[in-house]
Amino acid sequence: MKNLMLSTTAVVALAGAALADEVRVYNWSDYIDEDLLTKFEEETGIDLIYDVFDSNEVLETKMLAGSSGYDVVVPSGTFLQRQISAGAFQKLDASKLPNAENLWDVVEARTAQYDPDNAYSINYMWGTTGIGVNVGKVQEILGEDAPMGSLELVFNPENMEKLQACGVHFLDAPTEMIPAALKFIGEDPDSHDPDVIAKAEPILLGVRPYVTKFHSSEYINALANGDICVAFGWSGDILQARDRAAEAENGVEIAYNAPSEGALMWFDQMAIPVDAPNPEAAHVFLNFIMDAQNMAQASNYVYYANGNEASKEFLVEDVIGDPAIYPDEATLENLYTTTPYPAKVQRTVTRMWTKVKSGT
Ligand code: N2P
Repeated sequence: MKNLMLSTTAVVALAGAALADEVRVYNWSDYIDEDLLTKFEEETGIDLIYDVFDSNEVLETKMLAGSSGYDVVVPSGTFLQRQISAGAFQKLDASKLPNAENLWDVVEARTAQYDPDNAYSINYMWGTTGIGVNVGKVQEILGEDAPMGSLELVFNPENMEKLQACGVHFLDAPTEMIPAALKFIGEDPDSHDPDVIAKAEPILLGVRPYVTKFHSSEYINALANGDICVAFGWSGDILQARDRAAEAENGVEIAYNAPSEGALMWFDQMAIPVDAPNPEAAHVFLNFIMDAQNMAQASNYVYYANGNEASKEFLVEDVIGDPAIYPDEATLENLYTTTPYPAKVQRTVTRMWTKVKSGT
């Protein structure tokens, strides 16, 4: 009798698992080697639905509204912190994440600033926000000693007025562009003081007429094709543009520089929404991502550093040996982080950004 009961339970459990064998992941665009998605399905038998976004604000709207339908999402640290406070995520079940032993304590110490004890999230990738240039075009326009590694390039209207001819994209990311503008004028990029933040507005409006587009993913191809010559964007995206141009053999040379004045260092964290339809499969996905070889494959493909110490031995030299991806001590000292704005300040920031984008 006991045996019969056990086997009945087993059948019910199996049927339940079959019904729920689907995991929905919402990650940033251009952020994974798609072969890994196939590998996940083959290895686990779980169907993977993988959608992409290019804006923390878009993800945040879904997280705060609830019922997103996603099992795994990837906010950056500052956004994660606010969404944890709002009750948007569930705590991770460590017993289901044996590969967590691969994580890198140096990165965990930093991400704990946003998610104490890393109770709700694991680091997927981290990087910097900086300047992508088409070296040839920018030097043609501004001369051999064009300030390609300085915020002068993008926030000095004299430079931007000339660069508009070859095209400039800025991220549509107010919580990264405003700190950068503050850094340019020597203010604290993480200031929460509305009077200080207000000083970013004239800087951004001053160059606004010369910005071709505010967009957070189109610049990869636009740089690679030679359609634009400057992008203020994310490190790995610009390095992907460099590779796409090299593969196309179109004579376009792309370079990435973290601004010499200081660059934002951010952390993108994988977390499970509180109302995820399949938290079980979400843990299987996170554990798959934390496998050392899988994580290395992802970084080798997208040119972003990760939070997985064990993956380092599988990283190609182009990635682990590039200080723009894995910064050395000197580079690290020149990076800053930010903290989430309180709600009232966030509203000011959103209003300013709407004004900047509309250019009025
Ligand atoms: C990937 C962009 C991820 C960096 N395309 C933004 N946090």
